[in-house]
Amino acid sequence: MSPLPRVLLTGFEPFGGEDVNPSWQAVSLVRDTPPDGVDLHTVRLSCAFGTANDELHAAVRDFTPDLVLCVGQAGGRPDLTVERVAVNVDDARIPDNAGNQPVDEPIAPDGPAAYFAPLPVKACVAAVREAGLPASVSQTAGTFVCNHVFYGLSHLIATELPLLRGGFVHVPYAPEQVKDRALPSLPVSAMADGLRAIITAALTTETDLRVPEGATH
Ligand code: PCA
Repeated sequence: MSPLPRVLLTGFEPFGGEDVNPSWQAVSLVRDTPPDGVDLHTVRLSCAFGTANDELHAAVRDFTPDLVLCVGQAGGRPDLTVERVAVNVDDARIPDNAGNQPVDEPIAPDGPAAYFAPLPVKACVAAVREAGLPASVSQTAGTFVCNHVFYGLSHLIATELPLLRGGFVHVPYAPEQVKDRALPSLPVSAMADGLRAIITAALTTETDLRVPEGATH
């Protein structure tokens, strides 16, 4: 019997004055009830430039996963978004949890301007929709700590671990975060269901779907 595929799933600690981060809440639910047939390991990353990548890279080295899926909060988005592109720049609108606010700094000075996610992003979106939940491809992960981690992971894969698959998923606010704000949210249990669907699709899809998921702006 071949060994189970090894999946590293990460979420983030709260940031920006929030009490919770739904990415970690959803990852914790997946940890408690993982999809069938996977060896799952979860890590909560610091919302801090540099440190978050150090934590992620250490977890990759310790756990030696076949798939890494990083998850973060994108407050204001209405659906699960599977990120297509990681860009080589830190440009923070707010300070991170360590008080750092880099502006226009490269993540990897010798790295390319951007990487496409080493993940079948369209098949992942289709899998979430198949589970009855809203999802789309996102063309930008921003320029804060999530993009920093996504680029760091993509760079590690490109330069050292070509057989590893990896990607980034942003989740909306949880309902408890928007009780007094007219902003979109999704129950954390639905996010967890979507993440399980993405893990399965990412592990089983050889060639990504060729369907339009672009944006006009
Ligand atoms: N979201 C932030 C960083 C941590 C998180 O959960 C982002 O989108 O960059």
